[in-house]
Amino acid sequence: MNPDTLLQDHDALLLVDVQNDFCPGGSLAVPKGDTIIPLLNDWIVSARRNGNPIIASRDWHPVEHVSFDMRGGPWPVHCVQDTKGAEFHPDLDIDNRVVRVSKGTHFDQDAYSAFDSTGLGTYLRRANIQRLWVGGLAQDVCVLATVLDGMKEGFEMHLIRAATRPVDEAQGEDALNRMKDAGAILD
Ligand code: VGL
Ligand code: ZN
Repeated sequence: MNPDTLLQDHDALLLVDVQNDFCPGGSLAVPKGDTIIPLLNDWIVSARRNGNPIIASRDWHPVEHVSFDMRGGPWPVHCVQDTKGAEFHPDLDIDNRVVRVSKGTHFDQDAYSAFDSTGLGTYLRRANIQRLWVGGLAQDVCVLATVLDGMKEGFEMHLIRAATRPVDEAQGEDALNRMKDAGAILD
């Protein structure tokens, strides 16, 4: 799969939550989560060369967020604002032209999708984007939610399959099926 031949006008690249806490050594590590980074970097280089917008979402929680186990939520403490764990992985080739989208910033509400309460859909429509190429973490949580929401928002959603990794393999398979059933294209 060559991003140079796939990326067209009205396409954007969406990198979901490629943050330290979701990579090996992080507090909510996705197995082999960091192995997708070289491929994502190939896509970033192509998108930059072609002039396609690049968007990077990040999980960006306040302390004592509702999703944390100490507050009765399902997850260990992760991606707390301005901590090392919330930073993008240092190997990810992003510069200041990359549009950052922070999500999960409300104390009392979780947000798995990059479209959830962020205005991302509006921004992309204004930029005349019709098609999104998506990679990142985790395949069975935030990538799944983002792809499903993108379909609902009316975008053609392409999952760069090799550029995603699940928290759980079986749930990853299930997530792929759900994306496909919703009309996303798995590349
Ligand atoms: C995520 C669990 C909790 C993700 C975010 O980015 O996939 N997973 N918060
Ligand atoms: Zn989270």
